[in-house]
Parts: sequence; C-alpha cells; structure tokens
Amino acid sequence: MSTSTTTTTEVKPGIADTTVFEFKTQDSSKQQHIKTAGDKFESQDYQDWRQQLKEEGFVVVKNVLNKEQVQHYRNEMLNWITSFGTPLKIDDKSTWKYDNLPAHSLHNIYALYSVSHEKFFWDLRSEPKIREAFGKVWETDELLVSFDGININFPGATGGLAKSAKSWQHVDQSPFKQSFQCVQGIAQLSNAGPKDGGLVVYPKSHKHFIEFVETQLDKSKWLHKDWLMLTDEQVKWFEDDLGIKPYKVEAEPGDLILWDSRTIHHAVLAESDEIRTIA
Ligand SMILES: O=C(O)CCC(=O)C(=O)O
Ligand SMILES: [Fe+2]
Repeated sequence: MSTSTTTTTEVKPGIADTTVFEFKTQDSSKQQHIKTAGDKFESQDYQDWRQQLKEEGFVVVKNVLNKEQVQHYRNEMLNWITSFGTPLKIDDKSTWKYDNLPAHSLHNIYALYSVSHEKFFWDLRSEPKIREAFGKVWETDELLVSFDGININFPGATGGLAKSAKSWQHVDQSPFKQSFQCVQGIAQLSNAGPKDGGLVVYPKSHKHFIEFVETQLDKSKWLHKDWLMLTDEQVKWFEDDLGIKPYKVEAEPGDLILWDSRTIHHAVLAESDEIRTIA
C-alpha cells in the first residue's frame, strides 16, 4: 500500500510512458491523442466516485471490505504488533506505551520488519474490491503496487517525537512528475470519525501542483524522490493565497480512501480511544 501507510498503485511504466490512447470525448467530433493513462483519466467525466477523485483529489470508496474481513485484517495487524515480546496488550490500556511498540516512524507508521510482505498485507491488497477500485482508475487489472507500511496508533502512546510532529503536510510525488501518476489508498480497519485519528487532505490542491512546484520551490533543489514535505510557509500559500483549507476525511471500517499523490495530506492523532488501524 502507499508511501508509508497506504495502497499506492501506479500505472505500469510501459503504459504511462509510451502508450498513446485514442478515444472519443463526450464531444464525439473531437478525437484526442492522449499520452498517459493519467491524462486519459483527467480528460474524462465520470458518473461515479472517480469524478470526486478527479475534481477534489481524494474520495472515500465505501464498503470494499465486509465486517468479517475488517475484523480479520484488524486482528491480524494487532496480532502482528503484539508479537514482539513486549508487555503490549490490546485490551490493557496501561500497556499502550511507546516503549512497548516495535520501531516505527514519527507518524505511527510501521514499515520495517518486512511488514508489507506479511500474508495479511498481501491478502488485503489482493482483495477483489480493492484491486477493482484501482483498476477502475487505470482501466487495467495489471497494477503496480508499492510496499509501504501500516499505521497503528494507540491513543496516548505517541512518545515525545510524535508529539512534536503535529503537522506534516506533504505530497508523495516528485516535482519532476507533474501529471496524474499515482493513486494512494488507505484500507480503513477502524473508525475515522471526527475525534478519531485520521487522514487530512487539502481538497483540490492536486490541481495546483504544477503552479506550486514552479513558483514556490527552488527548481535547483527539486528531488526525484516521491516525497515532498511542505514548510509552514508553503502550507500558508495554499491556505491563505489559494484559500484551500484542510479537511479531515471521515470513513468507516471497510472503506477505502483514495487520493491523488499530488494532493497535500497528513494525518491527525486521535482524541478518542479508538486504536487507529489502517493499511
Ligand atoms: O497516516 C496517514 O493517514 C497518512 C499516510 C500518508 O501520508 C501516506 O500514506 O502517504
Ligand atoms: Fe503521504
């Protein structure tokens, strides 16, 4: 799943780089030659959730997993995190401590120990409705997926480092790649209500990605890696100059949140007791 916690699926390089699609737009008199699957996606109008992904830069696809599947994957993730021989117990809050957790990032992302190749993670990313959602965007079932991590957040167990890392607005795409190239996803295995930990996005920010990298970044410092952390000043540019405000995405267990890698996003910690479990 994505740069860190999610299901990032990219179109095959072969398709992205070389294929020329020819198709009719709604105005059938105009035939277009479109270079990439991303260009094709952006040039079409959809009558389903893809339209929101295209316009807003994110969408919640409902119910890709049923209750039993959610339960199963959540249990597997929690079994994984309690398998390190520490005193951590899911049903004993007093053990939800930073020191009882295996190594993880500032933002509660677990990407080490080859967790992305655990059976449960392969099973999850192979779930038919998850594959189907990505397939619908790229119009192929030959998908590439990155191997990132899972995010498990025990409320209160954040440790000193994570507390200082409240906002980490970023995009997961290099300034060198300016078109629609990659969709990231979160399979939601816990509730993401208003007080729960969850993803925050800047709606429509993907549409300003080119303007952003061209005008707000020093071109000589552009990097090829698909990760770009914004400074406070750059966030302010989006919020104040463009009027784009952060939006906390609400989702229920079994939902799949998808977003364009150019959409600015980060995550907030829980104010509730819900253990955030997403993959
Ligand atoms: O924890 C989160 O929801 C944010 C994850 C994230 O930034 C990503 O998967 O790219
Ligand atoms: Fe990200």
